[in-house]
Amino acid sequence: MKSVGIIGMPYSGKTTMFTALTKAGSAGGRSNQAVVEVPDERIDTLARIEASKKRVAAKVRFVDVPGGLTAQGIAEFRNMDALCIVVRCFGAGADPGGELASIEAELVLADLANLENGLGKAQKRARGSAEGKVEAGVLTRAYAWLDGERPLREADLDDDDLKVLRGYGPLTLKPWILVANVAEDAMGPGAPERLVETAISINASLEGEVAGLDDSDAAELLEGFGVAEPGLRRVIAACYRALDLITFLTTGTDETRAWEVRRGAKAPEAAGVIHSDLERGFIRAEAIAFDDLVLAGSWDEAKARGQLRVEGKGYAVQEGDVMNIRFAV
Ligand SMILES: Nc1nc2c(ncn2[C@@H]2O[C@H](COP(=O)(O)OP(=O)(O)OP(=O)(O)O)[C@@H](O)[C@H]2O)c(=O)[nH]1
Ligand SMILES: [Mg+2]
Repeated sequence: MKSVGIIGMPYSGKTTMFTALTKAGSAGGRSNQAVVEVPDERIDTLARIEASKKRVAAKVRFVDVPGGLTAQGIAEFRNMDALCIVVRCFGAGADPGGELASIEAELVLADLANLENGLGKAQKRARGSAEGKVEAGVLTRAYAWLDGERPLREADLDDDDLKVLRGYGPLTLKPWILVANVAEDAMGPGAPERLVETAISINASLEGEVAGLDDSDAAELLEGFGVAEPGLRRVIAACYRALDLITFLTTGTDETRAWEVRRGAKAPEAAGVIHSDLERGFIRAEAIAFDDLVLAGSWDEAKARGQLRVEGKGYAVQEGDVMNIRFAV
């Protein structure tokens, strides 16, 4: 499961948002971790069609990293797959653009320190090995880029560069999701354009109240504040997208379930998400696009009509594929 670290300046509302996420869909995890279900209406649709007993959503883990931007916190952020940056837009003296710039600067500095350390070691190795030389070269270029106060995400890096750099877990190479924590569902006058364009605005304390209510009460409360859709859903969806995951589904009378897999993954890798045996013993997959399955009316009907595709090991799984894995171990 992928992890998203919540990052931001003190009092920006990180813990408030985290708590709201926990209420919205915590499925366990440690106290500073919320395992959140990714909202997906396709699960209900399929579960209805197949009369499934259970419905299981794909999941993403959110972590309210203790210590925030301290050395200890930074070390933990390196293990995250994406960073969700929360900036304060509510209250007196709110300066979301300034906060974002400070966070960006902190992350660039943290990466500089980390790569400097790695570069020293790589330079020593470079004397004895060609591999060390390549690594030192990549690190030198990355260091120079960061030294220009730019995140690595914006640098021109090829796959080999990325392979070297990922080993260091650079914070500025991870996908970032920007959340503007607002008082109302508006960014307010004077909000920097960059934020208005890229950020998801939520009211974290309102979301916290909403998350504890049932659907109709929640909708009513949100409507009162002029909010069309719970912001947390948008945050979860944006994080899921940023993680470059796609969803495939499995369905039957026992359960209908959404699974997350790396975009571009081949069928055996997707099978491995369900169980390692399915990857090891992968024979083939029966697959059909979600929309086609709904049109057919049921899995059995689609099968009878010859609409199930038979896909082999080289098949790149598509968003919304409904699959049945054939395997033998
Ligand atoms: N008005 C308003 N207050 C909020 C909102 N979100 C958080 N707060 C308040 O802001 C204060 C700080 O919120 P926290 O969620 O603890 O902030 P934090 O980012 O976790 O802070 P640190 O962990 O200390 O870095 C609390 O008193 C919250 O009640 C919001 O959307 N609107
Ligand atoms: Mg906090």
